[in-house]
Amino acid sequence: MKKSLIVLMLALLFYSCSKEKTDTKENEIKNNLNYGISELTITEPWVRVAAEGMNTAFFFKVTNPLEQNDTLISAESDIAEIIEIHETFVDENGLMGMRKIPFAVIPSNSTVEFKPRDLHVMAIRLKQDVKTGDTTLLKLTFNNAGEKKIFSAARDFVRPK
Ligand SMILES: [Cu+2]
Repeated sequence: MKKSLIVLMLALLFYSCSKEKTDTKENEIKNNLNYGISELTITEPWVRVAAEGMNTAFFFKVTNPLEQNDTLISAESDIAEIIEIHETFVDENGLMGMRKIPFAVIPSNSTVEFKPRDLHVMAIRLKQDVKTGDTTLLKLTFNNAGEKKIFSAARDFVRPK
């Protein structure tokens, strides 16, 4: 019973997200601009709007232009009681779930997207409301690149068209 409720909530969460406008062209341009940068960079960070006490997630892109793999080993933010690196999976019944992972590898010469229905940084039990336009600090620590501070603007579930 509890499990099915969680699955339903996840489904709603992801449904909302799939309605987000995706600026593919803009992303392509940004990716091209990243080409030639000689350090690990994080672009397009955002956090989903949610109320105090609820859960939310951070999303962003990590570009590793180097010849060596890097690894995201921790994430920290003051906005929630617990911050975890999560992945999404589909179980043997075809149901989608998510779970904590100890790290996320960012392969050399590639961009890894933390996005809805995929990798994300989970914020569990928010200490405060996260409202549209709020800017939230997220600290990511990578094995090689070290600490990266990113400011994630909050976006609503559904944007008017
Ligand atoms: Cu999660």
